[in-house]
Order: sequence, then C-alpha cells, then structure tokens
Amino acid sequence: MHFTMKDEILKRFLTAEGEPISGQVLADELNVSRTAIWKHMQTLKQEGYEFETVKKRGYKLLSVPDKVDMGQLQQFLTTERYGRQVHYYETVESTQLVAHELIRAGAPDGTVVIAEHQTAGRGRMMREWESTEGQGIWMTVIIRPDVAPHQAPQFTLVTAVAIVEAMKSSFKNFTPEIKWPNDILINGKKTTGILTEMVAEADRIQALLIGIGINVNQKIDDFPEQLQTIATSIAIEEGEPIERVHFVANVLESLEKYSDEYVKNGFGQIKQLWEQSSGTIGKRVKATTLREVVEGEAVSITESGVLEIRQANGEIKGIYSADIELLP
Ligand code: BT5
Repeated sequence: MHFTMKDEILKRFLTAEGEPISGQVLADELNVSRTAIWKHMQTLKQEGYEFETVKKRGYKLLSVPDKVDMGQLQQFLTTERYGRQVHYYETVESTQLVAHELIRAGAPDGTVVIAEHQTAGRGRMMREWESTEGQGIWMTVIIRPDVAPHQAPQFTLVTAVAIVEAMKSSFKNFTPEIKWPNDILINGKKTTGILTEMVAEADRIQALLIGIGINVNQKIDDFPEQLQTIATSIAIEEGEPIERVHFVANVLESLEKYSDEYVKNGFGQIKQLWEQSSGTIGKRVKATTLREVVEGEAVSITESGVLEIRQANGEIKGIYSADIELLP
C-alpha cells in the first residue's frame, strides 16, 4: 500500500478512538515540521473531516466525510484488477443496470460501479433494496472469470466469504455470520445483501455482476420502519462511524483474492471458510423456494454451493435457491 503523509496523519486519528493528538506528537512521529502537519490538517478539513481543538492536548477527530473518495481508493488499493476502473455516481437507479451497459461496452474484469445513492436498488426477484444516501456501500463489481455458467451461483458464496473476511480484518467489536445464500448478518440482523447476475452464452460466462449492498454508517432511525427490526449497520455494531473508502478497498482486495482462488483451485478452501462463518449450518431452517417449502436441519453445503437440508423423515434435500428462515 502507498500512503501519503496526509493518509498517515488520518490513520493516526482513525486509530486514536476519539482521543486528541497534539501537532507536536504528530510532527515528531512522522518526522516532519509542525507547519507541514498544520497544512495537512487544513486539507483534511477541506475534505470534510471535522476536528475539535482541545486546549493543550491537540486535535480531536469528530467526524469523517461521507463521500467515497476515488483518489483515496486508488491509493489504498493493492489489487491487480479489481477497482482499477471505477465508475462513481452520486445517484443511479441501480448500479446493476449501469454495470449491464458497461458490460455491453466491453468493460474489463474488475470494473466497479459505485454510487452514493440508488433510487431503485434491488434485491433478488426485483425486491427493493434500501440504499440511503452516503451511508452504505452500494456497488457492482463486474468480473469475467473463465468458468461455466452453472458455476455462477458459487460466486455468491465466494463473495460472502470475501466480505466476511474483510470485515473480520477491519473491525473488532463484532463477528459477522453468513446466512445462506446471500446475506451477512451481525447479531442476527442483516447488514449485507449480495446479488449475483450473469451475462452468458450457452457454455461460457461473458461476465458476472456481483452486486454488493453493505449498510455502513446508518443509525437505526435511518432505516425505514419495516427494516428497523431486521437490519443493522457496521457502525451500529462496531460502535463508531466508519470511513467507507478504506473498507471498500479491503472488500475489493478480498474479493479479488477469493474469486481468483476459486477459479484456480476450486471450491475447497472457500467452502471451509464459508462453513467457519456460517450461521446456517447446524440450525433448523425453513427454506421457501419458488416451488415448495422445506423444513429441517441445514447439514452442509455441497461443492457446488447447494444447501442440504435433512428433513424430519431423514431424507436429505438439496436446495439451489431459496429464502431461509432460521427456526428456534
Ligand atoms: C439481497 O436481496 O439481499 C441483495 C441486495 C443487493 C443490493 C446491491 S446494492 C448494489 C447493487 N445494486 C442493486 O440494485 N442491488 C445490488 P434479497 O435477498 O432479495 O433481500 C432483499 C430484502 O432485504 C428486502 O425484501 C428487505 O426485506 C431487505 N432489505 C432491503 N434493504 C435492506 C437494507 N438496506 N438492509 C437490510 N435489509 C434490507
């Protein structure tokens, strides 16, 4: 990673947990003059970071700006392809729609579409996805893996593992859990939804659209009423506001790593990580598919990402796609 002096200063504040830091300490630690520190502080303020000056003790970070800064994203990224081309929007209907257009125009592997706000964000089967302005990560990653169309659903599981691993390395106050197939929960509430779509020919994937919605800085009142009991955000669970751009970089790094792992070596390692973070395996569940309702114990996922449920009569049923309710 390449950090500028300004990023180094910012990093000190972000890890200071609200404690003030004096200009002199920063200058000593980073081996620059106090004037240089002062100038960087001015730049941070212009970018929307708010500081309070605490008498004799220095600056205290009060809040971070609510924009995903694209220049910063490039500085933080250590990926080879993912996030190297970013299409950033204030408002779109849905980042998935923009991504479909970009795929037709030949967008390369790893192209990212990201928006501060979606007016028609969507979930599976055209359900609504609430995408409040500036408070989440609403993005679609276009990937072009060399795999067969029937492998597309596995990328939902690969993505879930990638996000969970990124969360574990970025945050310390909670443990995320994957709910099969496409949710990440924290303390039983949904913080992330994944929507995988595909553009394919008969035997070959042209592109996958990995739609990722992560609630980041919402407070509980920011959610519409019907979501307040079932949704949560990283900030709520971590107990402090989150700088989105760092986390976007972490997610993209993790996604590149695990999707490359999957394409190269198959599902083995991903399956293991998935099971470690699964909040579904071993639980009693009710799975509602388009055709039927299956109840029983979730026993495993297969190499192809199918959820296996043991029913009361002992019969094991493989579920390809469903909504899952965890039963008490
Ligand atoms: C999903 O669908 O969970 C996939 C969501 C994918 C959203 C991303 S954002 C970037 C990209 N662009 C898009 O337009 N979409 C993708 P599903 O499993 O069908 O869950 C949808 C259900 O989750 C809704 O019916 C609500 O109950 C709930 N929900 C909606 N918004 C939510 C939110 N912000 N947080 C938690 N739950 C939400």
